Amino acid sequence: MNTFKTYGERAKAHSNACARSLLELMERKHTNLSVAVDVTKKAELLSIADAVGPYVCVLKTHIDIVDDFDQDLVHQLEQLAKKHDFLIFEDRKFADIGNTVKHQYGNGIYKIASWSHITNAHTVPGEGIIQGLKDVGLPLGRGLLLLAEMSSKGALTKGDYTTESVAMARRHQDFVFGFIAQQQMNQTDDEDFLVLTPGVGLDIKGDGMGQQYRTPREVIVDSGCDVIIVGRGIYGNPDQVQEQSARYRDAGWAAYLERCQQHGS
Ligand code: 5BU
Repeated sequence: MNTFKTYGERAKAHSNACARSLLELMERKHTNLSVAVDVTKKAELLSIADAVGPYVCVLKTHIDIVDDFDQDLVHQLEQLAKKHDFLIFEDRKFADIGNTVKHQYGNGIYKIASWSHITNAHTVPGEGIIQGLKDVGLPLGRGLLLLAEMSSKGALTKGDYTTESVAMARRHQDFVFGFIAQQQMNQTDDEDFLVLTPGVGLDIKGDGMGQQYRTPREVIVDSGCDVIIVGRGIYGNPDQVQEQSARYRDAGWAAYLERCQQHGS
């Protein structure tokens, strides 16, 4: 996209309902921060979600790592989403044929589609994966992100793989509203895919297991992404969850304002 628009302007013009809700929320709450809460106990997940709630637009989960998962956990997460005004994103990274992901999304213990506003999928199986997830998610008003680029060192999500992933998204814009990627993906003024970016940290450059961190400014200003996803940088020190949330929220929003200013908005 060559013509810069604010989150609010984009919300007004967007054709995808999930993208609209997210952009409106970001504008209303003045935050482009998503927190990845990768903890393994229900009580800890809920306590962190409550603490970071006021600072985030999206709370990202890996629900299958919770040892004591039960339906009450998702019920309470939904309550927190209402209390603090955020969307829930289950980072499930679906990766199978359409018929299988349909069941993985709607059925089983987790019933992800019933509570998660956003989820994501690898494009490695081809376009059928989008169709399968869409059959379940679209009637519920859910939105899908495609994994166009991963943050980790040596990831194979590059070149033609990324280009083809964007082409697939283009053919399903009623359901696919953006990407997990490391840079902006729009090619024309008409396109407005959102980019949510993991691998964000202010204090370290990696984690010794392949993760690579960039700063909110590098992600938002230099690469034109929309949402920063921060995990251990925020919940890593349990005594500083609120302080770090405020720090990353402020850094993300300052970067966004700098981008607005660069474009005279
Ligand atoms: P971290 O603690 O900020 O490194 O956590 C990053 C989160 O984002 C974690 O939940 C990962 O599963 C997730 N992630 C990622 O790090 N890189 C990717 O390319 C994708 C997801 Br897709």
